[in-house]
Amino acid sequence: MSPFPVTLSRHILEEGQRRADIAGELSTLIAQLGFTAKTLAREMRRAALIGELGLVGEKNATGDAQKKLDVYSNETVVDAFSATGLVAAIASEELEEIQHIKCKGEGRYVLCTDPLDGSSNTDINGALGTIFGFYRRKKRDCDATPDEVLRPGSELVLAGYVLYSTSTMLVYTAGHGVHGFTLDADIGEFLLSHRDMRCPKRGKSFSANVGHVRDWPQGIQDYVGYVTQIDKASGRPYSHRYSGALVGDVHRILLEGGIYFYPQDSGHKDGKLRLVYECAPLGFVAEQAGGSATSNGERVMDLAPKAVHHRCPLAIGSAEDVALFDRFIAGKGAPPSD
Ligand code: AHM
Ligand code: MG
Repeated sequence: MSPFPVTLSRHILEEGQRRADIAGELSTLIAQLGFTAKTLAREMRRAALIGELGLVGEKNATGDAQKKLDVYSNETVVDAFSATGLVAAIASEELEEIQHIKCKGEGRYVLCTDPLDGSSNTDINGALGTIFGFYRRKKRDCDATPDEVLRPGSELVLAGYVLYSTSTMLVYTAGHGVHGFTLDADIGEFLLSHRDMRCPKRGKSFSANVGHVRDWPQGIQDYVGYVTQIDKASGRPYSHRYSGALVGDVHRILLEGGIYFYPQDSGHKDGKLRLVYECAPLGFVAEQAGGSATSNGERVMDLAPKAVHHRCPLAIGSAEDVALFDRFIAGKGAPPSD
């Protein structure tokens, strides 16, 4: 008989007893993430039935066409974390400026979020995600300043994602490994399904929009050439897997190994993905799972954002795959041992 399941609430309680930094505020934030994820999952499940698919006809803060679900997700996340009284400011893909929250108590945290990752998948019933990252503030008032949001990912205290797919999963790290919970929709509880997730050192697949291959720097074209060469001894060719939702692709890689990358191209001079609320939070998760995340060879977690919607190239996944990718970017190619 399988052991009695560990609910998200029981996990938070037990982690709180083991680790002083999880007790209290972080526990409240993780619990609220669970509630928010359930609320968003319900809306996504029924979106096609209640007229919630399609565009609103506006562009969002970063110039992308905004979907109805983008707007709903953003409002839900903002409302949910405003209600905790713990968050002084929110940086979101869907908000042009940092949103300051009238906090009830001490606004000890700032939240960086992509409320709906993979928006292009909404209308085709594809995988979607929510990405979150929390920084702890040094001050205890309600007036967060931009420098409290524009911080390197190495200062994150809590980050992770929700994946809406065949099941809904909540995956988080508070700096003590990565834990994944699957929603049992019948009982309305997130249950611990992936304790201490570890990303394999090396994988067998790569994930990228290869439609842009001829537009990529030569080193990356060479890398794609290399991983698609046939060499059974070194596990090549790699398989290609790409869903159009970063969260879904990164989740696969955390579990099975491999690499996701979104480099710069002529349409995306600095890459497409956003450092503050996409790359840094997922970089924290990847590192905590034993993987890595880099941007043109630099550790993503060390990058200081210049603006809320700062974009950067991203390579994320198995440590050895990312290191190999970075060798190609640097023009070194594969090591003789590979
Ligand atoms: P979004 O947050 O507006 O959905 O943009 C981010 C998404 C990622 O989830 C995904 O990996 C990438 O953009 C897909 O971009 P493209 O369609 O150019 O391949
Ligand atoms: Mg989005």
